[in-house]
Amino acid sequence: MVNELNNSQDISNITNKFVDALIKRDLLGIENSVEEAIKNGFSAHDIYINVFGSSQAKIGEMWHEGLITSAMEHFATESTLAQMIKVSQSFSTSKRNGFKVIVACVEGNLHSFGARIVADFLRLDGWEVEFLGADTASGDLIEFAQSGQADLIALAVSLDEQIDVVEDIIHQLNDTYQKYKAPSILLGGVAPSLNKFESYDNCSVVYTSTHNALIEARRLVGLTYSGTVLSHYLVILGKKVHELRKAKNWSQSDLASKCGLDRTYISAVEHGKQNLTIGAAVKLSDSFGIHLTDLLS
Ligand code: B12
Repeated sequence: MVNELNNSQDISNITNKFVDALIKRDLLGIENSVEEAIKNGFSAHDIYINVFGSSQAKIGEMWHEGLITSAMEHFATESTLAQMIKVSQSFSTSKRNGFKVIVACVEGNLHSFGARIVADFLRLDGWEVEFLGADTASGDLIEFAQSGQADLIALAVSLDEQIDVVEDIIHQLNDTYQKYKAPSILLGGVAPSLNKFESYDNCSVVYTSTHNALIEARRLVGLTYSGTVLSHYLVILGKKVHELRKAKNWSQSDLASKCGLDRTYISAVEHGKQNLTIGAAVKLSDSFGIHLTDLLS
């Protein structure tokens, strides 16, 4: 509890430093606050939502209230986007789920920042992501989705006047694909009337939670969340066992006899094919002389 409190205080301190640096146009301060967040071990999610998301909302509110100019708002947004590239690279992963998603803001929507966060989270979750940014013309979007064989279209919708645009995209998609399966649609953002689409087939609405966005995206293309994560996790664990064994200069048979498991079991673990039991994991970590949590982390 105390730890959680310290963590949330730390991240809000970093967010304050980041906003301060943006407003002072202090390029070094901008970089340093992000590096501090990475060094302190905050997750990509923490940094994106708490540092970047909150600062964008604060700076955006200042623009809405006429306290800063649009030049200042643009500078803050672009500087934050540059830092996002750095953070997404330092958390990048090679995992792939085999599906392609296009993330875009519907025609007329300039609120691209939240959509960009969702795009980066989908990429970190293994999707092939094509991000189109703000104000995407509906016809062009559909042509782009069809020619690139997208499985999912994720759309940011921020104002109620954009609801008709979404309606039109859904009709155009049905006309374009006809008997072929059209890509599913994931809708997100703060337009109050988005709930209108909750009952539509092949469509899902997520309001603000990025966690739900990832779950819904997978559900819409028929991927179970835990299944893919487990298989990915087993591959990582297998690589770790392989590296630890090689570091000791042991053959698979050496390791098998040290931990009392079959050699074919070790081989399956190393290839990420074995959903190993806790008992087997304990035997492996004991043989390597490391703690179980170090093996599994
Ligand atoms: C920054 C900002 C802007 C910037 C956007 C810059 C940019 N590149 O994104 C600028 C200056 C362009 C802008 C303009 C306007 N804005 Co503005 N803006 C904001 C502000 C302050 C912050 C938005 C933000 O980036 N938040 C941080 C991100 C991380 O949060 P988010 O956008 O909500 O995104 C999260 C979720 O919504 C979700 N999400 C977002 N997109 C998607 C997409 C998918 C597919 C999924 C699954 C999820 C998802 O996940 C994100 C991460 O959690 C909000 C108020 C606020 N405090 O939220 C108003 C706000 C959104 N704006 C508003 C308005 C009215 C406008 C203007 C009409 C103002 C004007 N008079 O000109 C114009 C409209 C321009 C246009 N045509 O779109 C209103 C919308 C009200 C409504 N929904 O009815 C708000 C809520 C302000 C308010 N309180 O009235 N704005």
